[in-house]
Amino acid sequence: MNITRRNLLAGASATALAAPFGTAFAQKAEFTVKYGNNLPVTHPMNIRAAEMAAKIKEESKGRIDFQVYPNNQLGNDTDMLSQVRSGALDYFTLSPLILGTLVPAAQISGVGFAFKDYTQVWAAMDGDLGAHVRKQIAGSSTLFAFEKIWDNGYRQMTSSTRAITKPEDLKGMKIRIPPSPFWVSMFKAFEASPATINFAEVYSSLQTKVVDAQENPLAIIATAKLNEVQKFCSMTNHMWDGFWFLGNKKSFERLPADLQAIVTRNVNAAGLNQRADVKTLNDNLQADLKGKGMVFNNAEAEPFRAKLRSAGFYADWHKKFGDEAWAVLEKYTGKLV
Ligand code: X2X
Repeated sequence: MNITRRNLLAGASATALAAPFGTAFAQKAEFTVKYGNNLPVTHPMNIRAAEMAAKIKEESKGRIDFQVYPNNQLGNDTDMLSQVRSGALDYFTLSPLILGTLVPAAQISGVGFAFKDYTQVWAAMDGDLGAHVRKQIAGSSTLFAFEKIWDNGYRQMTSSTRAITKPEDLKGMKIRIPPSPFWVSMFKAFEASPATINFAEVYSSLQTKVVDAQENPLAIIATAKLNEVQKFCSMTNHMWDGFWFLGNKKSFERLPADLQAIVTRNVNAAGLNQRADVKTLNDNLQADLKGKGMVFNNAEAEPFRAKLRSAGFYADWHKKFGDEAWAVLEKYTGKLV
């Protein structure tokens, strides 16, 4: 057949028309964006992120390729925070307390023993406290946070040396904490010996005894297999923690309004699903971890809260956050001191 330029072009345009619906060619996305996080692929964060990315691709008819990089593939939290600030990374999920190194006001959601239960947590984070923090993030950085914060859970203390039943058990304990001024101040108030280490290095730091303890919700202890290097788990519930789904403003603004709406809707919907998954896991993992050899104990909150109070922890952070923000927090938690 005499392939003239004319019928070659006719054939090409027919193929092109078919491509969006057919499987002839993988259509190159108009926008390729990268999302990074620090959690294992088996954690609900990544289960829901993969689902979210597929929905964004489908609803944008392939125009957005939302690439998920889990488990510190792009670097540790400190690395990814600088990447998303510069725009080298488009989206990043980060604890409000580590974000505190950039936006100090964001740390307010981690005040020790503040939220009695999830009813208080979501009323605050989906209400005026979350709105206050998101305003601070957008107003003082190149970032913004989507409305529905993703969940990490209530944090528990683990150790390879001894059970932590009362604040005195923390005296001098070499405990790993995430890189955040807030976590440093809390565990100094407990008279522990805190070491700030990015999550990417936690397992090896515990395995080589650089530190003897760490604190995290059960879903992270289990999915990161920290039970392999930690013997005791003390149910202290000393802090609720979440993950702001952060976006680089300039990157997001490059998307046309219809695609911005698709990303926003799916990030928030995935966050709500992830919350439900994390709560289910955190509520049900004790038996599983006990079966793997961890020794559990409950820990009364009041002695720990009293220790923080006597160390001036609440007064110091009330002063740092300011009366207005503290009043917003107490609107949901009740009087904290
Ligand atoms: O670093 C941690 O401990 C983790 C995984 O919980 C956070 O991202 C705050």
